[in-house]
Amino acid sequence: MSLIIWGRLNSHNVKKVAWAAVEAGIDHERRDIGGKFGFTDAYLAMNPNRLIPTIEDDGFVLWESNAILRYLAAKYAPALWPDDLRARALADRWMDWQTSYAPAQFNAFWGIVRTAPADRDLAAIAASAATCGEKMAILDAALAEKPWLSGDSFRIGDIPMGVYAHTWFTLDIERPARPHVEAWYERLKARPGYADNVMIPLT
Ligand SMILES: N[C@@H](CCC(=O)N[C@@H](CS)C(=O)NCC(=O)O)C(=O)O
Repeated sequence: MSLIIWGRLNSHNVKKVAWAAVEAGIDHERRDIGGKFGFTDAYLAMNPNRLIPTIEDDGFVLWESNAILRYLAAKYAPALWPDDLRARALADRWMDWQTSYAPAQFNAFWGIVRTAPADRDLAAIAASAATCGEKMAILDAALAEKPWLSGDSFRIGDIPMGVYAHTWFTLDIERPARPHVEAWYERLKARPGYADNVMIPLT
């Protein structure tokens, strides 16, 4: 097995990499670590951030999920990260946009999924949900123009927000209508790598 993906699958950032490995057709093994599984000294020697995911690809160690997506696509599936500079930049843009979106969704996710009902900060959850709804209007406008965030075909630019969109649609929160995001989510749900690695229980 040339590729090892380290990280529990119920992590947004691990989901990205596990899904990408399927899209890129890479034979791989995922090993649980982080969260309830804790960390080992051997893992922390590879990734001093105490975070997941990390990959080992024939001895090459890499962490930071979006950097991993770019590396895997470039090495194993170049069509998922095109040579054309502008097509690549447009896909990259949505990958970086996800790192701005994630903090907006954090309080809703953590408050509902990882916090006991009695301890929930309902105002923080509602505020987080409202901000997500506003940000999703930007995604909706982009997806009104093209079927994929990466353009005319699915590419790695769709993966980071694809993972966060599943959480958005699954959380018990108020969601404004975002019809183009919904149609894109339906297209994502038809992809086996998404169904198997992303659409798992949020817990
Ligand atoms: N920027 C990093 C963030 C990684 C990150 O925050 N991972 C979370 C899970 S989504 C984590 O490791 N949490 C601690 C844990 O699971 O023990 C990346 O994209 O890889």
